[in-house]
Amino acid sequence: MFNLILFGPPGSGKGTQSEKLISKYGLKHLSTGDLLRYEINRQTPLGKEAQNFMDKGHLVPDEVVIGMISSALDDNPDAKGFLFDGFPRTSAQAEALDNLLKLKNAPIAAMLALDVTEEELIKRLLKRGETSGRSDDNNENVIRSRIVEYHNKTAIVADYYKQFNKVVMIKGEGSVDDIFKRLCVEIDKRA
Ligand code: B4P
Repeated sequence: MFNLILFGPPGSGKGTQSEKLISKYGLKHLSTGDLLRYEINRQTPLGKEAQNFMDKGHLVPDEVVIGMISSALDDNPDAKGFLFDGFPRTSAQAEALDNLLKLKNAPIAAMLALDVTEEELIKRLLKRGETSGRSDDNNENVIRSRIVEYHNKTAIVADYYKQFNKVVMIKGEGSVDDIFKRLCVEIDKRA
């Protein structure tokens, strides 16, 4: 089983690149953002709880997202590998993911970390907010809160994977296709 983490701050292009990567490598895409938005759209109890956090630009509690990922892994026993997009976002999530993957004897091959300047992140998210209908994209204060959450809670997740030499930094600015090519070069070295 070949498992990858696509990592980076909000708006760094994780969702955009994931679509291209899953189609090229045949991996199962697990995006916690997408899973949460699905619950919100259906107005489930989990979705209603998550919405309170997401609307403020805060991370959703660990137990909620860990539970979602655990179920998604169980629901896909035949996957040839997973592309984790937007997960793990805290140290507790990283440890939980390791434990879940140990049970399947399927470690993470690499964490691909997209590097994008803060100005570019804000510009991209405000632009998406014009059309996406996402309440966390159309308010600059909320976008800035998401970036603060990233620096306070998420950036350290890369340190966790650095100790296992799993982190690969990728320049996340330029055209979508150029960034995709950079990602593929690194994946092909490890596949
Ligand atoms: P996510 O859904 O994970 O998404 P994201 O941070 O908004 O960004 P992503 O990096 O995927 O951006 P995209 O490619 O779409 O998170 C949303 C929220 O969910 C979080 O704030 C949090 O509250 C919650 N959440 C999710 N996972 C969680 C977890 N594990 N724990 C706790 N809470 C969690 O790109 C953004 C825009 O840039 C798009 O409009 C795109 O078209 C554009 N773009 C992409 N690449 C570009 C390029 N090369 N040039 C120009 N524009 C580009």
